[in-house]
Amino acid sequence: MLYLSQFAILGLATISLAHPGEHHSRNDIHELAKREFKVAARRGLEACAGKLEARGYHTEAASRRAAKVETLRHRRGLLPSNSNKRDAVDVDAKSHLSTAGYTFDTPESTLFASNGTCILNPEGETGPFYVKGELIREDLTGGEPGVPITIEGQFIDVETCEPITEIWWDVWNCNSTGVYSGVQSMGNGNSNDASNLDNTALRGIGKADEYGVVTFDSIFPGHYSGRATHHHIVAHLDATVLENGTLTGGTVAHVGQLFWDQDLITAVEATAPYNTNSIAVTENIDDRVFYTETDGTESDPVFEYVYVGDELADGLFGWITIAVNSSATYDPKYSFTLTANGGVAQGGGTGMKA
Ligand SMILES: *[C@@H]1O[C@H](CO)[C@@H](O)[C@H](O)[C@H]1NC(C)=O
Ligand SMILES: *[C@@H]1O[C@H](CO)[C@@H](O)[C@H](O)[C@H]1NC(C)=O
Ligand SMILES: *[C@@H]1O[C@H](CO)[C@@H](O)[C@H](O)[C@H]1NC(C)=O
Ligand SMILES: CC(=O)N[C@H]1CO[C@H](CO)[C@@H](O)[C@@H]1O
Repeated sequence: MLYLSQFAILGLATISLAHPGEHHSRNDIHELAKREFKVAARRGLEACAGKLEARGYHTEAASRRAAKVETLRHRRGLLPSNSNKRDAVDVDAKSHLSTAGYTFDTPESTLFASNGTCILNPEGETGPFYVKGELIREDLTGGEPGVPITIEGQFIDVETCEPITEIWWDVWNCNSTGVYSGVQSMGNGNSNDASNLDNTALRGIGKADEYGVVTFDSIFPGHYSGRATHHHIVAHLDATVLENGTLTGGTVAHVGQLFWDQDLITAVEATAPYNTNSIAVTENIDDRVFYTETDGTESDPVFEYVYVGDELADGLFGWITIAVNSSATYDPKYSFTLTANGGVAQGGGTGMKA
């Protein structure tokens, strides 16, 4: 099936705060600054729209994404995607399709031009499980079972409207049963499992190409207590590549998290091995970070996606445009580093508690 996501977040403004406790430490001035940042960033992006269109940005992005999906289909031994498109549309997807204004006959050039945009927060969250010093690579799968995904992030500078070609995306997500590699901590699987410190699966760093695009192969994340399904971003600028294929120095222009459509998450969670995780699911609508990233903004931090084949097992291709203010600098917190001798907890402890 060919399944589209066009997740409208505009209605979220009316939703009450799901996790008020987490917000108490943040004062009104901070909230106001955040709101002003989002308004400025959105204005910046709106001002960019004409320029991006004129440069052929949308046409280029559409054909690149269509080509990528064809490549993925080839790799998995599937037929070209336009062979049977009409029959392939999932009935259950109809509400998404009509919301997005797509029909069965929508050409791929239009389909892949749809662009969710994530406008970055002035102060996103790294969470407790950022591991500094991960490897530069595109395939992060590391033998982890789950729904294969290929994700594409296109980084655009909100001030210049240019793709940011020198940006590095440091990405990580938990595995199908909700455990992060590279850390040993309470709230992350078996906290006695020291071997997990040396595990690098589902983490890595990629550099943008000439279009500001970073692509990774990974698996669809599972879930853990209190959080909706998500991926992390730390975006580095002016960093230096070391001989061992890791990154050092530079500045961090963005810290944030990306999400998936709730319907899709539910479908994935019904499959093995995701369905062996008995921890209660937290939906997007109840997630503190999802709320923070979408409240008072038109930012849409949810991947647009298509099924690569007829089934989840054939994989998904997801894409998102990420608007970054490259003059901004952040200082992401981390509790673990990957070294030549494997993963090491900061300060010799077992790292920050979840
Ligand atoms: C980008 O960041 C700089 C420095 O913090 C700020 O002056 C500028 O207003 C920001 N631009 C946008 C569009 O948010
Ligand atoms: C998820 O990762 C943990 C820690 O490495 C591992 O014990 C668990 O088996 C993994 N889940 C699956 C389904 O492989
Ligand atoms: C890579 O090299 C740096 C500099 O020598 C070192 O600090 C780091 O531990 C190395 N990382 C890995 C994964 O080998
Ligand atoms: C197909 C689609 O929705 N394209 C939009 C992508 O975003 C730009 C800039 O915000 C719009 O101008 C396009 O119409």
